Amino acid sequence: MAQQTYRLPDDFFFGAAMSGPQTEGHWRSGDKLENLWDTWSNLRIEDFHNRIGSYGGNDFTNRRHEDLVSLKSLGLDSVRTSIQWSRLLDQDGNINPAGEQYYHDLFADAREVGIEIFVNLYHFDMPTYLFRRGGWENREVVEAYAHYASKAFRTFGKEVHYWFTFNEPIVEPEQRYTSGYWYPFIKDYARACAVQYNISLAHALAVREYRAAKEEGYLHDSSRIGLINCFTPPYTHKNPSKADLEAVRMTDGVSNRWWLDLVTKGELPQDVIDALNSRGIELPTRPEDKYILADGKVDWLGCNYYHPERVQAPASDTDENGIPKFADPYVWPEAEMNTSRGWEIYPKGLYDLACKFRNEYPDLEWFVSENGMGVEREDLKKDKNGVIQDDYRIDFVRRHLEWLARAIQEGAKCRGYHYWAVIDNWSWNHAFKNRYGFVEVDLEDNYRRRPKKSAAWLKKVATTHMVE
Ligand code: BGP
Repeated sequence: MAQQTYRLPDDFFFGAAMSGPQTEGHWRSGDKLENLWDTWSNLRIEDFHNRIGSYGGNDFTNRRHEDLVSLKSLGLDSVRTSIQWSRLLDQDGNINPAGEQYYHDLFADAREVGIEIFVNLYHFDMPTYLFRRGGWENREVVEAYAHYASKAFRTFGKEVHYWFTFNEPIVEPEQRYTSGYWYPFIKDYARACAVQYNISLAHALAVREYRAAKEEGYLHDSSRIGLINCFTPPYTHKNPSKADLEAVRMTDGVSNRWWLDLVTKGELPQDVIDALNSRGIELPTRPEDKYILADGKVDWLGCNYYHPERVQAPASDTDENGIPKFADPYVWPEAEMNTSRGWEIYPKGLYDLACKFRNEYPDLEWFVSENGMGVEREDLKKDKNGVIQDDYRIDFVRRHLEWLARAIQEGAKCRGYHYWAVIDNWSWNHAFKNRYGFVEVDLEDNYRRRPKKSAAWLKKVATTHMVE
């Protein structure tokens, strides 16, 4: 795109995204229970980059006020984080007083600093005792989640305006149950589909709890509920075969439409369910489910966008583990790659998503809830003053914002942009390998924070809403 200045709307959230399990640390204090990340860290610390497990987060608990002040000073108006289920409730589903206090303190700090806090209820952090009862495969855990959500709404309803039920509900079925990449390393597509289905129900039940709590006056009238997912626009060959187009349709169906239909129509796409059935996969449905799913409609949606999906017709029906395949990856020769993370950089994908939302779901309001670039060994990019020279990050964000601004000018109902993660944080089993921040966290110096070169650029954009 030619260099020109793009303007984002005045009334537009500009903020930061993070999560409880990736920042809080303090995994054993305040009577917090173990979640699957703590359990995996305890069982096999060698699976984590440089053997850094979940324990420390990025020291946010000790630096909470300092971090919020720093985010505010960068011109940011809002921050999304998550409550950890394993911190807020005890094993009997009762409020853990220390956990409750933890989040009251967080919300009070945000209020004092002048940051709008967006609160998500689940970020891949299943409490381990519930996983041992079957996790998302067990309906009782789905109900336990609805109970947890209800407690959160009723406890913090007057402190938080923006609520989200899940972050990227597609990821656990994928990472824990299909690829077996995350603990407990399951590779079973039927179980993965059951998990995806039950999480969809859990989302809808939580929205139902939210509406009830609002009706009863526990929440602000102006509060909103949403779901956050990662959306990957699928692309295929320039001259596609029918089978390539079918691969695109199914990739879009499972990754995108499943969630878009749930949050806008209160139902799941029948053509995707039919395709699963045709491969012998039956979802654990019950007659009452359609009424539950009907409550899954939200006030707005969070869209995490990192990369597109390049697909083509699958060469075989199943992979080496017997998992049904609807598409094979297609290596686009022109792809620009972030080699640290192995993800394609394709800013126009955000524009294409915005157009899809506008055309296919015209009433849907949404915001970019995550977008970011994680880069390895940024310590080697320091100048003589010790400041990381991350021009690539400026370039990455600028190009995404340009396409976003263009989509908004063309009618996209996008209400904000949150960058992941403005302050470096812990990235699951990659730990601190790839750094996303505009602010460095120095692990050699007790988690000390230091702005990178990009921080000044971010501040200018966040305060002026002009993208240059
Ligand atoms: C999203 C998650 C975040 C974050 C981000 C970056 O999918 O919601 O939790 O981790 O991706 O990915 P990663 O940390 O794997 O590099």
